[in-house]
Amino acid sequence: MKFTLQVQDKLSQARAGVLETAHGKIETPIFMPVGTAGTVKAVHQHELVNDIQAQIILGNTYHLYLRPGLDVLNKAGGLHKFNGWDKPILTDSGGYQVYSLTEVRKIREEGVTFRSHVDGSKHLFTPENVMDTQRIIGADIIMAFDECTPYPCDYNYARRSLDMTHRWLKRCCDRFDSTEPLYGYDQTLFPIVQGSVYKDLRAKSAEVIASFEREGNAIGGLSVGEPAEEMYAMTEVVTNILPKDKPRYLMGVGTPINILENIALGIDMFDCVMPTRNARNGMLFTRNGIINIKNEKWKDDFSPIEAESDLMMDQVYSKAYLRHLIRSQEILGAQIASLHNLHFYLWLVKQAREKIIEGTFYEWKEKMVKILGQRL
Ligand code: PRF
Repeated sequence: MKFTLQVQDKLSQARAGVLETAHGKIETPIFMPVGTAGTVKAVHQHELVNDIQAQIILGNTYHLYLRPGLDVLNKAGGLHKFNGWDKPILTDSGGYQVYSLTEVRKIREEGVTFRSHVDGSKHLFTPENVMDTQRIIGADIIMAFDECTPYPCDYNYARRSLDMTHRWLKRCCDRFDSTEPLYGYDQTLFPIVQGSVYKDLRAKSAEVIASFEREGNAIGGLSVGEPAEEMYAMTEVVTNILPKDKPRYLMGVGTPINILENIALGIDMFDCVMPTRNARNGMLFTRNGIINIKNEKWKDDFSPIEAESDLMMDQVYSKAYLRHLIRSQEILGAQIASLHNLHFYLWLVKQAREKIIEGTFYEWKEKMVKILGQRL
């Protein structure tokens, strides 16, 4: 994998770059649509590629391991072959899903035991077997196994958890570096900074993570309920320490405003379920603010979903019709709304990239932050 930093903004820490993987190039800053179970919910691949120019999607080790399982993925020749997506894929390690999706779990030095949310069966994830699993899934970028601390989290728990995440990282790297990719193309491993909302822990974690000198670095443990100002403060501490010449990925973030503020703090990669999950509930992100399409207000509004957008579906369908589809829980409603929101997120990061290159990012960002939070 190769990362080239193209432009560094003068008024902020924002950067524009290009990340090259075995399955193609990614222009940063980028948003990665979430395809938990190997599919971006309600969105076809030809739409991802042709209508919204998605450059990379994310998959989850936890879900794919439980279903369809490693045997099927291995026989398929990896996730790219299985789902037919031949662009870059990143997989999360399960170091978040086991905490957020499973009820019965035990975290020990060895790893985490948990019960499947699918059938209640018992499993153990360790740093080693999570690397092996991600070898089998075959994503271009794979994530270290970490503990994402909850919010709030007391200082001593956060400190002890962090030390364990760092020991787990060493085990991840040892395993990853002593195994080969299974399908003939390179994979790369990103470590994850933790440290809750404590500046000293974040700084220490960023230093430890940087010392591993991997090809890219991630920040976890944020957007878990803390105020946005605390998130930004943590991102700032960490991006000041992480190497400038490597991509930085902020995991599970966030709202359009969160994304712009974190780009300004030097983040290059984002993922979040918000555009797709909220779409299914009728929340639409637009360049003029947020729409709840279920509101009475849109009942007989036959104007296009978003007049300024160049997405075909935004022109073809009206607000009133989409409102009807979502309220009737029609599958097409979820499809249109999901594609709309992903198109908006990808438009937003593309605009950010263009403004960084032009040298007008900071003022544009300030203007957009005022607009994007408005409820229409
Ligand atoms: N760790 C991992 N995945 C994640 C997170 C984390 O802390 C987050 C936190 N926002 C989202 N996804 N492995």
